Amino acid sequence: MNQNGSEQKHYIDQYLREDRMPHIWCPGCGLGSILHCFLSSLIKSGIDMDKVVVVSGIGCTGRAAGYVKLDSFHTTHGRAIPFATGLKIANPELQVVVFSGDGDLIAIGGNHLIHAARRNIDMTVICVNNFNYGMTGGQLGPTTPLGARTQTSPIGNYERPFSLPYLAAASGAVYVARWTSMHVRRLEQTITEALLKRGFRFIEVIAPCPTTYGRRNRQPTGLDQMRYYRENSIIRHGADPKDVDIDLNGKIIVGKFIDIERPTYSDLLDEVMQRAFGTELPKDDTSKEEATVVGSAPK
Ligand SMILES: Cc1ncc(C[n+]2csc(CCOP(=O)(O)OP(=O)(O)O)c2C)c(N)n1
Ligand code: SF4
Ligand SMILES: [Mg+2]
Repeated sequence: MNQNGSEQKHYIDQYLREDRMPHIWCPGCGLGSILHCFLSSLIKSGIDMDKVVVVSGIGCTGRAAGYVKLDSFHTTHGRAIPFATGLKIANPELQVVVFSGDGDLIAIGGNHLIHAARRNIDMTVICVNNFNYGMTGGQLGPTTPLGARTQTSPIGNYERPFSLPYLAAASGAVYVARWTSMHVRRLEQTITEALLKRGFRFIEVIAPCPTTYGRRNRQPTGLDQMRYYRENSIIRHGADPKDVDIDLNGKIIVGKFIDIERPTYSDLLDEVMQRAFGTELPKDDTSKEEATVVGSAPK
């Protein structure tokens, strides 16, 4: 039975773990609509759901992996991308999606993000940017705008933030886009397009976090934040990522900024292996004796 007391199922329900409901997300949080867009995009893309893997780190956003009825992994904080990289390399047929927060992917996990983009690992990264660490009470993070108040910047942030499209593009991502959680149709189209592309695809989704961020920055409800997005978003496809910084209460440039082709990590690895070994895979010629010597502990 759904929350309206009806037996009728929503088309998204089949991909939600109903036994995990009710979810932990606050009223007015942007995460519900973004997860909806993601699942809807997956359905529309026609991708075989048995090949989809969703990987999250830790945080409110990271909970998404536990809510989807797909193969999914709720990994440790900051490690969603290396985990996803391993999955993709071990089984290149998988459609790997990382769904995680700004703190998880850009702070503790920032190093992994730039190197996965540099290597052009074949995966889609959906980064929900609510400008703070929502789950742990609203600390500032690497996307917090200058001047914003957070639990750890009560008189205003003075650390220069990253602009995520610029960071992703400069690191080597082949597809870079940004929307807010208000742009549901456009976000859905973008995720669908990204899923059907190869290489490192990065989508930033700006989202309300009324509970720990909005209420400290004069937008105490999710609706206030959505109104702000509606009045201040400017769609500019093809904008240079270096020109899409976000200032506190300023304009938000959204759209698809980068869509290029470049060989993926696996393409290059296969090419090098072919050149070195032909079609034959190299044989493991390490003798048992050698392996024992290398692996044995010093006496
Ligand atoms: C190694 C480690 N350090 C710190 C934490 C505490 N912690 C949990 S979630 C989180 C931040 C999450 O922020 P974000 O990724 O932006 O997710 P949000 O909650 O905002 O969606 C932190 C610091 C942790 N779980 N593990
Ligand atoms: S704390 Fe913020 S990000 Fe976390 S569920 Fe609540 S509104 Fe959403
Ligand atoms: Mg966050």
